[in-house]
Amino acid sequence: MFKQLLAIILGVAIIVTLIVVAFTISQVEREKQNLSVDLEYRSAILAENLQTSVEPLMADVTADRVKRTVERLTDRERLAGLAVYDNKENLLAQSSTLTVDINPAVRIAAEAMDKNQATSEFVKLGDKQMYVLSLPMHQDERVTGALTVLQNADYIDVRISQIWRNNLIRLLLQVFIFAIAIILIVWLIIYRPVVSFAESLRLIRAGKPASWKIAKAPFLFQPLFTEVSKIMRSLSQARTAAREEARLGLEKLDTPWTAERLSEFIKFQMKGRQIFVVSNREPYIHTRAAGDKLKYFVPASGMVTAIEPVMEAAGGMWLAHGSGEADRQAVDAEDKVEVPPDEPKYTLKRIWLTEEEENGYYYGYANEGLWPLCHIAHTRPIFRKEDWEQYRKVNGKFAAALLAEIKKVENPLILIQDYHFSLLPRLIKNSRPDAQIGLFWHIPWPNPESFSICPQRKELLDGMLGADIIGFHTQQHCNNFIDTVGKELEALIDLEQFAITRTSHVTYIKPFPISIAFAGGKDDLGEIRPEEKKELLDSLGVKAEYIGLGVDRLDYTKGILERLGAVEEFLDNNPKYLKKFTFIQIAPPSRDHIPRYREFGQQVREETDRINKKFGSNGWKPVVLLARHHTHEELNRFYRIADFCMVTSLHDGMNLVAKEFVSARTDEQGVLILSQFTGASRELKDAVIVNPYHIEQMGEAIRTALAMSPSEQLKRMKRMRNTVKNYNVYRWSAEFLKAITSLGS
Ligand code: ADQ
Repeated sequence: MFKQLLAIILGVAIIVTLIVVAFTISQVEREKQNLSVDLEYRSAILAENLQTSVEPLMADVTADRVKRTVERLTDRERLAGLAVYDNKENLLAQSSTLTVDINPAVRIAAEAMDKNQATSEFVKLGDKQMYVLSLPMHQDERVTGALTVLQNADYIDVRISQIWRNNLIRLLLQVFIFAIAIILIVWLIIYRPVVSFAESLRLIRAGKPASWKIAKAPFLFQPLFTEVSKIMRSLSQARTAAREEARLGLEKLDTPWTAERLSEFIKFQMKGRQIFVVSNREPYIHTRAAGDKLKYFVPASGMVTAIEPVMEAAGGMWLAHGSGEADRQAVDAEDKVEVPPDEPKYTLKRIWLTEEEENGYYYGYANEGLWPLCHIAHTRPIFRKEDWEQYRKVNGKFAAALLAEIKKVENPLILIQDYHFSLLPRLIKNSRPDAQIGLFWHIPWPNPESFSICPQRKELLDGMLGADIIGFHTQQHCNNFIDTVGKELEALIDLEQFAITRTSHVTYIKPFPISIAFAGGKDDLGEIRPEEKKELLDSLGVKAEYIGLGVDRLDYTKGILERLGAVEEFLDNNPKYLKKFTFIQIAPPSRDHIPRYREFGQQVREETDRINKKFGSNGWKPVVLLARHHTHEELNRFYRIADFCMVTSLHDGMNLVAKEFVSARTDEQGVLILSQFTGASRELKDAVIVNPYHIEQMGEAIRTALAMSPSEQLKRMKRMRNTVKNYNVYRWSAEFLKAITSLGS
């Protein structure tokens, strides 16, 4: 806005300046001419008068007489000076007032005598501008000499400068007044109405009543605003119709699920019960921008990607660890902030952790213990007593905060996310038996033997069984969990119902394969433009015809090193792709307080350098590593230009990158290479499925992907898109909520 305003003011200033300069030039010319003509005229009359006094002296020239007459006349007429020459161009006398050298003036006197007529010119004598007029003097028609009148012409220049200066001051004043006027006009007639109109549109879009009136729109915008208002009215009608349709179709889970339908589902099916989500990672992290302003970003987290759209549709409260450097500045006295910050739809309550708590509970127990334990990716889990203490303490801290929030809520509905909160379901259930609790485990569950190495396994399982429902991505993970409970705890297991009864409380174990919002809402992507690929690659300085893509948090479970190995294998076997193919790996650092993660990051960088050294030439690189956080909009640009996307996790609960890639391909092109050890591989059967430990097979998969015909790509992508579209995160959430609420408390 500021820039545009500045551009308008600058434009007007330039135009006004041009007009004023043109006007001043013409005024100056006119003034100069008038003053010169006036001076010439006055000088001519004066010279003729003086001529009558001096001419007689030339009959009998006495230097002294001539001199005296010259002085007298100079004095009388207030001239700059007079000079008298004889017909040999000798200077007979000059006024003593003439302090400048008048030698150059002799040329004018000579010309006057030669032509026998008055001759004049403006000349610079010393530092003065003079008007010099010479008249020939006669006796008996014979030229006896010349009388030269010198007039000071400096005042003409002074007057001209004065005109310039006055006009310049006027110009500055005009520009200033114009600038103020423009700012006022833009502010009052354009900016304020447009902002208020935009706010009304936002409210209408968000389904809230808006107070804006067309009549208030300035006449300039009347036609535009009238049209947009009609569109908004149609939108509102369409929304009502969709709501009605959603209400009628609530029972049919297999018809398409949208944000709208989910919010209707919550309103009507669940009688508007408020949802409380608990997770470690928060959906919005505030940081500091220049000038101590706040900015925010959405962290790279599969859990956030999945749950955020649900909360936007459902409303309610989300409790999470406040981990951003400016998080405390963004919250109110109760540590709450409305989010999304640009268009609030639910409340985020931040829980503060000390460094010791974060190190022990998050980095230590959850991520050095449970994460490798559940992934079985050949990184040894570490269980420290102190970390366990912090894990228990933080679970207790979240329980206290949540219990305070649900104090006055009957039958609260609580969705607990992930392995950071194994103990929370029991803590809540013990205090609030009426609460309905779902725990969703976003990562795999290992077999009972693997799990049995965990020293606190019994406490963990008991804590989890405080939930009414425990969800995993796949049936396999459910089976593993039930087997683990059977091995570790005293409990009654019903394999028909997939229910576990412990101390008379029943917990159901069910698969709910998580998903993404799919196109719709923020992810509505539209057509892919033909020039998108070139624009993006140029901005990165990448010179390649074919692009492979990997998008992951920099985590050892994601199979990034194996993927790089596959790129090397592919180039070794397919040299015709040298200088034509580049693999772009997007991998922002993750959990880098943990030594294993730092070491892994270093390995990925070294492996990238090694492969680039081996094959790279003339500015072409086979691997480009972008180790920074990207927004989902930015990631979508990459998804849309890649010839293939490679997801090669060694073990992954679901993997949403695979689904995001499919969702972004509105052109129904592109190939997904997918690890058989991801939950996603159970659904996306049209991907090229690989074993990430089999490097040669993965190298071959790259060749297959690049050689795949567009019609084959289209066939596969179409089917995968249908799968993700039909089973999006709104449906996931509706199924999960329905499963909890249908249990009764
Ligand atoms: P994650 O292990 O975080 O999730 P994943 O499901 O792949 O893994 O989701 C990662 C998310 O982070 C995606 O939405 C992706 O777009 C985003 N992301 C990746 N790289 C990024 C970058 N450079 N910048 C910004 N964002 C980036 C856990 C489990 C998964 C499970 C999810 C959801 O490990 O198996 O699918 O939860 O349940």
